[in-house]
Amino acid sequence: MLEKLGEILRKATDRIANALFLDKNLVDQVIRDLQRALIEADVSISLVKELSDKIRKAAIDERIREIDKKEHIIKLLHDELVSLLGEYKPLALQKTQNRIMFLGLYGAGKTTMITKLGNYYAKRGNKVALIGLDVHRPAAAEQLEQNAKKHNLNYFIDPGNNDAVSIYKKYEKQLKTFNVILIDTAGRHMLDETLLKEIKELNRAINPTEKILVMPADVGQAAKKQAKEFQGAVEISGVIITRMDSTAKGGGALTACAETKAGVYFIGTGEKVNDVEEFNPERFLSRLLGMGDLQSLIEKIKSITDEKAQAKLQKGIEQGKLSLDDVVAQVKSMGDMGGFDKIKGMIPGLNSAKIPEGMLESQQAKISRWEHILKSMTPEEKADPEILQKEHSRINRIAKGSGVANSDIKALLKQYDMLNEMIKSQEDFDPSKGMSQKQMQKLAKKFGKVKKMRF
Ligand SMILES: Nc1nc2c(ncn2[C@@H]2O[C@H](COP(=O)(O)OP(=O)(O)O)[C@@H](O)[C@H]2O)c(=O)[nH]1
Ligand SMILES: [Mg+2]
Repeated sequence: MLEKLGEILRKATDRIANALFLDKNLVDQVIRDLQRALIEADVSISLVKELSDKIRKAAIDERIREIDKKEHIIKLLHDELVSLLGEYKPLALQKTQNRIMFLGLYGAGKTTMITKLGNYYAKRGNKVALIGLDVHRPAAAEQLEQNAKKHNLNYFIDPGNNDAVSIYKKYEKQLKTFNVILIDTAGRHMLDETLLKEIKELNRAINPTEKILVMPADVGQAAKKQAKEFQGAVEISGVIITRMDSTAKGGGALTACAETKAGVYFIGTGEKVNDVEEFNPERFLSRLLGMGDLQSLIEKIKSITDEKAQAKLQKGIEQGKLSLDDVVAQVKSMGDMGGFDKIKGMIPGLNSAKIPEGMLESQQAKISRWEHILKSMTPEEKADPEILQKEHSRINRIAKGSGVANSDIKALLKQYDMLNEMIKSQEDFDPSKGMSQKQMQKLAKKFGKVKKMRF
């Protein structure tokens, strides 16, 4: 059921969660994937566009701290998708008799759904009766009878009688002892005058407590038009979408119903009697995203972002100085990530600053050399790498000990210098707020000029 949509949504949220920072490329990619998936699920283009715009806007919103952005965007995406699916509006049974009339076009899945819900409500301690008022389709009564017998449900049919109202009247008295009466009606290929007239007559005779429109998921966004037509004709109280298992268009049907404000009570997810579930947008989405709930996803993001390392780095930034250990540990904590281009993502506000190319190159291989280097350094050297400049012999010693070239150590020190320089240059930098656009530009300009080598 909507497996493909689920898979792509999962990928999109993972992409956000796993990214160290949200750059334009990432946001564009995520939005592209989302759009493709939602449109394939037949969600209307205008809804898809609205959602994309909101995400893009949040991604560039400077009021949101960089380190909060991922969480913010995932929450936004989640909330927007839930709202696309509509409100949670469960079918609330009355204490008195529930007369639930099922309407819908031919083949929508009414009879099947009535059987499923008969079983559903009987299992929950209700006295259930099914009544077959589809007087037009040959063998409709027999289908209901077979289903009812198979699942031990009470049923009332009158094969041969083609007056639906008179069948209902015939059993009305007997039905009084049941509290959930599920009423099967006839469908046509479209809502025409004849069908409309029949529905209205039944409506008068039965006075249903619920009028439910049943639609198969493969109608996609066309569900909106159908729901509106039926709403206009008989004031339906809710919708059931069947055959969610057999089409990729279920997203369209669900979101289209949400647009009409016709709440979706249940969805049918297969041909078997238990293939029915109450429709809860939040839970539905959680399952689609393959997570327990939003909170667990947020936890996941938090666990990817190593908070301890982050706090340490933040502290270094506040004090205007980092130790080499801080820097390398930070990079290491991010798993198999690269170098300073990634650390940059951890510094609030620094993301979109134009940092010179050389500094941004991926440094995967370097990181492992850095670790070797660190192992050969004394704590004193790591805390204050400046002493390496003063005593060149130290560099030779470390190079020998770690089996790397002198130039590797110099490269590490150079990057370390640049990062510290970057931090120092952030006058009035408030780490809790990140950098202003102006500060960033200033910094970028400054780094455009940093070319001198220290060794
Ligand atoms: N795969 C699948 N098939 C369904 C589902 N609900 C109904 N069907 C099938 O859809 C067809 C029409 O269903 P039916 O209940 O007779 O529709 P009605 O004309 O509205 O009463 C039947 O072949 C059902 O087995 C569902 O949730 N999943
Ligand atoms: Mg039927």
